[in-house]
Parts: sequence; C-alpha cells; structure tokens
Amino acid sequence: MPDSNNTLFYWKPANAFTGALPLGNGRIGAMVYGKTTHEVVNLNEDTLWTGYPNCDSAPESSSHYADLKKAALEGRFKDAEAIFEEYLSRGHSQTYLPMGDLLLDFNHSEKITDYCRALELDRAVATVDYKADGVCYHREYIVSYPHDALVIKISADKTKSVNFKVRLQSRLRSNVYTVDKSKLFIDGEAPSSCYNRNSEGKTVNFMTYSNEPEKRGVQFRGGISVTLDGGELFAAEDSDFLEIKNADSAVIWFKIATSFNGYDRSPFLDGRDYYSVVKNDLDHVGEYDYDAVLKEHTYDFSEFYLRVKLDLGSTPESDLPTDERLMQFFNNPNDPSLFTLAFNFGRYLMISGSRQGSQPLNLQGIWNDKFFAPWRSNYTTNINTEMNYWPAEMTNLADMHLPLIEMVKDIAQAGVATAHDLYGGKGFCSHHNCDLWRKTTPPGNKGKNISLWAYWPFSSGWLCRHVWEHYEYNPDFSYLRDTAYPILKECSNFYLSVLTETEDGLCFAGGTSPENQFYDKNGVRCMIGKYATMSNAIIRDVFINTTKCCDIIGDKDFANRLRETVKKVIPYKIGSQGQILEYDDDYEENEPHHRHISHLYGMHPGEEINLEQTPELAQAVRKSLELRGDEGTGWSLGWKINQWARQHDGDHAYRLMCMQLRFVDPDSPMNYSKGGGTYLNLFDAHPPFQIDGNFAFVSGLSELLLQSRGNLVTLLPALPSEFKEGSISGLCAKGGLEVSLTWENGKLKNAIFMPKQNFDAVVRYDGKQVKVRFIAGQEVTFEG
Ligand code: FUC
Repeated sequence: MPDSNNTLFYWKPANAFTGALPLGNGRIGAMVYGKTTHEVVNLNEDTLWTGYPNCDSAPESSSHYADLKKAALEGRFKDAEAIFEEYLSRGHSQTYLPMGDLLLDFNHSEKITDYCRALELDRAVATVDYKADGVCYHREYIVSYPHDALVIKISADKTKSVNFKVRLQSRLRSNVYTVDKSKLFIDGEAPSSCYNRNSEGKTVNFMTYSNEPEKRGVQFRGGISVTLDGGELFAAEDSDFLEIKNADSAVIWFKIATSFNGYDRSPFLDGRDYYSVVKNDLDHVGEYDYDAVLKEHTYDFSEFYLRVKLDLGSTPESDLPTDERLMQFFNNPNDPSLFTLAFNFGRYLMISGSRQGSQPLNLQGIWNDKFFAPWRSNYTTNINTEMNYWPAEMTNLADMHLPLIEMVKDIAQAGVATAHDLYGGKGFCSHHNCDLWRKTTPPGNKGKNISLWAYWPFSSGWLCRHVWEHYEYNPDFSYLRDTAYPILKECSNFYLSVLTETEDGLCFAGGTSPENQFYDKNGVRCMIGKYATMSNAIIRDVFINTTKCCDIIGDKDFANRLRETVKKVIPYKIGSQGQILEYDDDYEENEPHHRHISHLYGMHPGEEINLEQTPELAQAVRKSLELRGDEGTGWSLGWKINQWARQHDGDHAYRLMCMQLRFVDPDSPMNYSKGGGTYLNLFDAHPPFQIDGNFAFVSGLSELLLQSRGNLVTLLPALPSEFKEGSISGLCAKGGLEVSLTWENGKLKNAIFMPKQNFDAVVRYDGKQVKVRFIAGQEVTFEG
C-alpha cells in the first residue's frame, strides 16, 4: 500500500493538465500524464518567456504623479485614476511559455490492465505501471538537479518488449531534427512580445517575433539521447523522431538550455552558449549509469524533503487513490493524512520548482502548458509571488527561498529608474507584476480602470519582508551586510522620498488597496483613495525591518531617521463595525466579501499587529476577517488560514483548510470570488490553476503548530481540535532554531529545540512562558 502521507497514486492516466503529475529541478519542469500507448510529458524551462531586456521602457512622467497626488488628497479620486491611466501606466508584463511536449508512442495493444501511476514525494519519482499483451511495463520519470535533465526509464518484465517512438513538439517557432543518427534536437525561439489586445482595443491573444536583433527573444535548444539495454535505436536522416525496437529497457535523457543571460542582457546579441551545451551534455549520457543517477537524484531531493516530517494520523480513507480520496473528503473530511499529504506536496513543489540558480516560482510555479496562460503565468506581486514563499523559511527550505531573493536584487536595480521616472523618488520601487526582465513599472497599458491593480508601488516593500526574514531565520552577518541591508535601505529611501504630510500624518498619497474599490461620499465607485491602509502598513514594515538592519550594521543616522519617521506614518483606524479601515475613511464597500484582505497585512504576513502587543487591533482584524467571510479563491482561502492561525483560532483555520481541500473540477471557469480548492493532482485551484494556494496551505498548517516573532516562540498556538494527536519535526523558528513537537489529546507532550546559534528566546505555550538561553548545537527538550 503506498504511503498515504507521501504518495499520490491513481488507477487511471490523467486526462487533463490538472491531473498530471509535476516533476522539476527548479529550472526544468515536466508534467507526466501517465498515458499508456501515447504518453505526453509537458515540458517547461524557467527562462522561456516572451520579451527581451528593457521591453517596457518609457519616458519620465513624474510631474503627473504630483497632479495625481493633489487630486487624491483633494478627494478628486476619479481625476487621480484618469491621470494614472493616461500618464503613469506602462506595458503589460511578459508571458511565461511552455517549451512543448515530449511524446512517446508505444506499439503494444491498447488493452491495458493492472494500471497504476504514482508520484513518490519523498524521492521525487513518478512511475507508471500496467500490463499490455501479457507484458508488465514499468516507467520511472525524474527531473534531476545534479544531472540537470529529465530522465525516463522504460522497462518490461519480458525481454525485447520495449518498442516505442519518441518525439518533441513545440508551438514556439522551432525546428525538430535528428543528428548523428542517434539524437533528436529541437531548436527554437521565444516570441519578442505578447499582446492581449489588438490596435482596436479588442481582446485577442497574439505574439510576435521581431527581426530586429535587439528585440529577438530567448533562444533555446532541447535534445534527447536514448541509452538502451538490448534492442536497437533508429534515427533516420531528416526525421523528427527516434525509434527504439526490441529493447529490454531504455533510458531517455532530455536536456535543455536557453540563451537567457540575465534580465538586462539581450538573449540574442549577448546570450549564453546554449547551443553546444546540450549536444556536449548528450554526448556523455552513454557514460551514465541510470541507477547511480537515480540514487544521486533521490539523495539530493530527500536531503531537503526529509528535513520536516509531519504525522497527523490516518484512517482507512487515507489508503484510497488520490482522486477518490479527494472526492470522498469533499463529503466527509475524515482523513487527517490528506492534510499531511497536501502539506508534503506543497514542500515537494517548492523543492521541485525553486532551486539555487533557478528563477523564482511564478503563478504556476514552473508548470505551464498554455501558450496564453492565465495572467501570463507571471509574477503577480500584490500577494501571489510572496505567498509562494511563505513556507520556505519555516518549513526548513531556506535554500529554496534564494531564487526569490535573487529576483529582489534585480528589482532593486531595475526599480531605480521606475522610482525616479514615475515618482521623482529615490531608491527603488516595483509594482504589481514582474517577469523574467524584472519589470518594475505599473502594467496596464493605459487601459480603462487599470488603477485598480496597476497603481501600487508596494511589491518592493512587501518583497523586502522576505529579504529580512531570510536573515531572521538564518542570522548571518555577511548576508545582512551585503544583501539585506543595502536592499532594505534603498527600499526605505524610496518610501521616505515619496511620503506626504497630511492632517492625519505621513502617507503615500493616492493609494489603492489591491484590486478593491469603494464608494466615495457621492456614491461614486473609486479605486484610489487619499491613502490605503496597506500602503502605510508596508511602509512601516519596511522602516521597522530596515531599522533592525541598521542597528546591527551600526548605521545610526539612518536608523534614527527611520525611527522618527515611522512614528508619524498614519496609524490604523477602526471603522463603525469594529473593523480595520481599508482606506482613509469609513467608505461604503464595493464588494464586502472581496478576496484580498490587504488591510490586514500588519497581522499576517506582517507582525505589527498581534495578540500579545496590540490586542485591540488584533480584535479589529478578527472582525474584518468575519466581515470578509471565508469563501474565496484558492489563495484567498490560503491567506485566511494564515490569518486565523495568527488569531490563534485553529478550528477556524481548520474549516478553511477543509475548504481548500475541496475537489475542483478541471473545467471550472475562472472565478474571482469563490470556488477555490484542489484539483486531482493536488494543484491549487483559484480556479484556474494557480500554485500560491498550495504554499499558503503549508505555511498555514505550520503556523497552527509553531509561530515565532522576534525572540518569542509560541508552541502549538492554534492547534485545531481535530488534530488531537500528532507530531512534527524540523520546523524552523526565527533566531536559527529547529523545533520538533509532539502532542497528545490536544496538549503538548514535548518540544525539542536544536539551535544553530546562540539565541535568547522566550518560549510560550498555553499562556505560560519561559526565558531560554539557547546555545549553538545544544539540544533542549521541554516536557509539556
Ligand atoms: C491577483 C488576484 C487574482 C489572481 C491574479 C493572478 O490579481 O486578485 O485573483 O490571483 O492575481
């Protein structure tokens, strides 16, 4: 029986992308359908995006921001929106592309029995087993980080039974051909641009390939070589497939490289040597021993995966195949091991999709089969990209956080011009979408009503929380000095340079609250208010965290300046219903159940509102959560799980987790307000597929068991009553602590701390607290 905490398995092949099983090494992504006679594996490479460097540049327009600000502060909100739309918006982000597919055609009968496909999360191996013509076939699929390749082994229990053709196909401009009668290559190019609208403003999707060298897109080359045990390989001259006949087993090695050479370097004029790399690599596969490669892969993967182990128990329902298990959970959520599986799957996705040297996880991680993916499968940074990384530090995957931090480094460079050109500001800033080319300007292309989402220079601030948290979890002075401090300082410099004095205090004047609207005093629906609560919260967050950096570095002047300024930033206001106000006034809400809960940033992911230090504000956050309601898109449910965990209300969080594990039909249309849940392959459904909810589930579950803020570590802060017995090992707390917990009858049995460095902490459990001086490397055990 497969391990219900660590294995997805099915008794039929996938018939949709959201049923296929994901593999990846951060850079190469593969979706395995597990079909029998005609197998499909969707392929991705994380730098295959449309576009080229600086494809979004435009002239300076900061004088218009002064007009916008004036209009907003005078309550002329519609004028402010018009100014933004006409003068401050820039082009849309670029699009993340699929590379194409690897296809396998087997010539055995279509009559199949004994079928099973599985994904073992702890080893990162997908398998397909079945019987055809009396022969048992077995396939194994891995995407190896150490060997940087997709590797598929096909074997049978009868000699000479492995017969198939392997092909590559792509919708990108490309050419498939054989070389040396033994290898199959695909050479191609990504489009220079991607549009949703034609010149008449109609919504049509199209892409263009420019002939101007500086506008040429990312070039790529993929290649396949097959090593055989017995049998023969045929590769006719000028054909587009390899054929394998009468082998005992075969191993397919797929490699890919692109010319992408950094966000600011032309992939055509100044690209990496991608062309010879693939051929050179494939020339060596004959020297590889598949078993050794597999061993190295599972060792590499499980080193991260096994750092955390969760046990919530299981029931007979836990042994069902994953699809049936999900369906039955919908009617009767009596399967605690499904929570564990979803938790483990989220960590699996992070290790598979975000590795040192790779791009960070986008809206679909790295797994996208669509030419025109929802929201361009870009980096949407007003919640989604950050949410992807919420569990990284706390679930012991700090290494996987690094691609995001690398992207913030790029943004800190690319966003200098944006801060200057749009706001006349110092430092750097970035808005609500980013892409491979590190777009930092507001998207929207002068579209109507784009202020709603595009006018928001706060992703730079929110991303800085990640840069800072990486230090808090792994205190390392050289990282702080060389990475965190300079980035946070320049981010603070932007907000310092644009803060405006109002009668309420300092604020970023003319503010939106991501994608929400309100009715002004005249009953007009507006997007821009005098200011937005989230803007002030992010500014305070950046200032406070930068101050901490400065204190460690010894930059007293800047720290003092920030300490003085932060006191003057407009504080939270409580509205007529006891809720946190989202804008400058108690306006009538346009959509009271709106999916975003941006005004609650201070409670999660921020920390300035919490039950211990600001109980009244925490109560107002609670009220706001109640007013917003539970229903939502996948990521919205996910954010609320985390919020209720910070409210120390595990039972409410549990209800939301059950909602997030609702089965969602792959054909469900896009929905902005409700219907979030889970597809058959456990991918999160917005709907459509969006990976952020997978990660919010992981961080939410972790926050039920362990929370840390500064030097305060709280054990089992929000244990749901349904999780009576259980254990978790290897979670991380700030200050460099690894924590393992066991509980029985809803009460802590013991907690084991392994400090990576000396750290003075306050450990809290069930309202009681003790001060502990942790010494590096010395384990400390608490009995509950
Ligand atoms: C934000 C959300 C949407 C969606 C999109 C990718 O704009 O409001 O629901 O998740 O990002």
